[in-house]
Amino acid sequence: MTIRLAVIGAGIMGSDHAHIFANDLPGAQVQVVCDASAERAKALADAVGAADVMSDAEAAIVRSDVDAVVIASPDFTHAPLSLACIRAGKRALCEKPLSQSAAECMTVMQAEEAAGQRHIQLGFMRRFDQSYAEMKSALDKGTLGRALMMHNFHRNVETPAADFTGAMAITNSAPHEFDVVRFVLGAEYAAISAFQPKRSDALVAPVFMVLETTDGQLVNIEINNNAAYGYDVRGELVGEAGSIAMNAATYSRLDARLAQTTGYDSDWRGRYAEAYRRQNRAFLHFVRSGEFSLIASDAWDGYAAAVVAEAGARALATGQRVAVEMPTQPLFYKR
Ligand code: ISE
Repeated sequence: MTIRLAVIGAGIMGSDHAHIFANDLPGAQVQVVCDASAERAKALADAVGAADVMSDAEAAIVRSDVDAVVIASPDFTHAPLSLACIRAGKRALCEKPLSQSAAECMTVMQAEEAAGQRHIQLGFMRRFDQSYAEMKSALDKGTLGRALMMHNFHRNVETPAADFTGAMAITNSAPHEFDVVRFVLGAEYAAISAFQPKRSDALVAPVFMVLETTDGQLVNIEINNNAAYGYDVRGELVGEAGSIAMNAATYSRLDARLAQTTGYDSDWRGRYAEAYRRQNRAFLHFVRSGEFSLIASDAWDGYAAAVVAEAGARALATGQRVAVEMPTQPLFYKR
């Protein structure tokens, strides 16, 4: 059965998802592209062979020729559109973050629970990245012994918008680490502290966070949205018996002019191309079978990321170590 998709948002991620579904994954078809800009929607629809374009997202969701939805519109629309998908009984792949507000994530969880079944797969694609999969497997197999620390660097060439702030580094970029680290460690956070060094110019300085887990592990995360040189994500998981570090994910090395060089991507789409494909394949399986991936993020994981992001933003604003208060996981979300 071919899954007919509505792709909401024809920006960077909507376009990326639409191309993956249309070109890389058999059994999926982009039926409608929805965007506030008719021109942008039409350009993407033409590129991926979509039958129709719309500007009203809620109307796209309820169409009878739409089986499932990809939500890739601006962050503030993610939760309302997820709720619309739940109401319409449609499964959705929702880009991260589910919401920057934990309370709003909770409304999505409550709606899913009331509907009695899962609808939302959240786009924390790093869970499908081979490096993190190998870290998790080394830990689960016991090769590393007990986990002690996880170091994380997350660097962008430049901020996505001129008005980007340190708090946004925590609420928009760091949720990737908040999510994937708790996935790899299988632990929740107990507290977070956040610091910023001084830059010599007006650009947003890196944010450096130290998190403590409920199992007594330490996690540090550097988010540097103005790293200038390239898109660069690194990580190392340190255990009592060994450590596992992510290698730079490059396919080639250039030897020329007395130097050996490897390149950087300018953003995350190349670095995580395979992770996105795996994630989107898992979503199609979920739509077809109702079986939710064992590793994908769900609304509960979106909530967890928002709780720690809110605490992190407070830690940065106050200079204080802030406790992360996570309620017990609802039975509905146990896997
Ligand atoms: C950005 O906000 C994202 O959402 C991307 O997925 C991430 O990889 C990037 O580094 C972030 O800044």
